[in-house]
Amino acid sequence: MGGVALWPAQASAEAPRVDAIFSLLLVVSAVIILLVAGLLLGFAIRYRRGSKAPRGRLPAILSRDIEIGWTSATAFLALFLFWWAGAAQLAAVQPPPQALEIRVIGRQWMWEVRHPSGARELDELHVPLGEPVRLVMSAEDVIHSFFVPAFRLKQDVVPGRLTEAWFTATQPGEYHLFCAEFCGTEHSAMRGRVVVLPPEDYARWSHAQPEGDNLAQQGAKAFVALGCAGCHVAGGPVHAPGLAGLYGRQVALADGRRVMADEAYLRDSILLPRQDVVAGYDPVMPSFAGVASEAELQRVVAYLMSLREAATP
Ligand code: HEC
Ligand SMILES: [Cu+2]
Repeated sequence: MGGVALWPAQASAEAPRVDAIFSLLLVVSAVIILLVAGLLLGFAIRYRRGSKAPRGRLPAILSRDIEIGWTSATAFLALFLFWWAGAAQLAAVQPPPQALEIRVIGRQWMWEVRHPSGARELDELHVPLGEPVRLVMSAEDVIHSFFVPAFRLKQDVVPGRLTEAWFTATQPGEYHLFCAEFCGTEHSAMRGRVVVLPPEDYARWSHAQPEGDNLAQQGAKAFVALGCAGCHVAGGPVHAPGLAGLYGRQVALADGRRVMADEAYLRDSILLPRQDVVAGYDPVMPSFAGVASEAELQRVVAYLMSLREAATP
């Protein structure tokens, strides 16, 4: 691309909307600044010391009407901007249910990406064109921020919690991926690229990746390796709840609360077992914070989410 690009490419369904809001804000701000600065300059000249311009009270009618008009016009304008940006923001946090779910880990100083097929990539993200993609992200060390300017997508990635973002790519091609949160000495090197492929090519790419277990299968291994299986086995030495069919169900807790066993609950159960103790069980489960790596956590949680009622772990 020659010269200076004023805008990054518009490569997602979200991009035109963000640009429209941004442009309107820019125009509105410019008009207000020019108006205020113009009046300031005009009055400064007109009422400079020694000028013959009339001084004294403003006619009451004029000042009241201007006051009411100016205040209500700007209030409506501000409300409209709020509504528009708010509606766009709400749409940006609600992925369609069929969205392709891709996991991202931010770590000093790289992006690690896992596809549902088990394919793994570093500092690269291949996505199919025209399909909604949902990113479920976590950080291993410090706060990072997943930033793809061409998609107008930026989301912080925070240790100890899951953050999500979604987009639908609308233009095939390669786009910059940045970390947009200062995260240490090599922050500026924490870059990558997003490759948008037509769906057939994405499927071909996905198949061409080294054969490996998918995320849930890897999780099943980690479940044994980390020692979870030793307790969470039917008839084992420890009285621990079975985990099959847990995901998506309501859980009764020892303190009387009922909570939904969503992805965050599963994750917290592993990192902070004392926080939500299941009714009828002793709080004997150790915390795996600092024991299981972020990648292991993702795999184990994917495994738990894949467990249906039938298969008892
Ligand atoms: C020392 C035995 C022990 C080990 C090891 C253990 N757990 Fe647990 N786990 C328990 C017990 C007891 C409970 C129920 C009490 C509670 O909620 O803390 C439980 C609760 C849970 C729950 C919540 C279950 C529900 O019905 O809501 C999940 C999820 C879970 N464990 C996953 C794991 C995973 C994953 C591992 C391995 C990383 C693991 N556990 C290791 C004993 C254990
Ligand atoms: Cu970073």
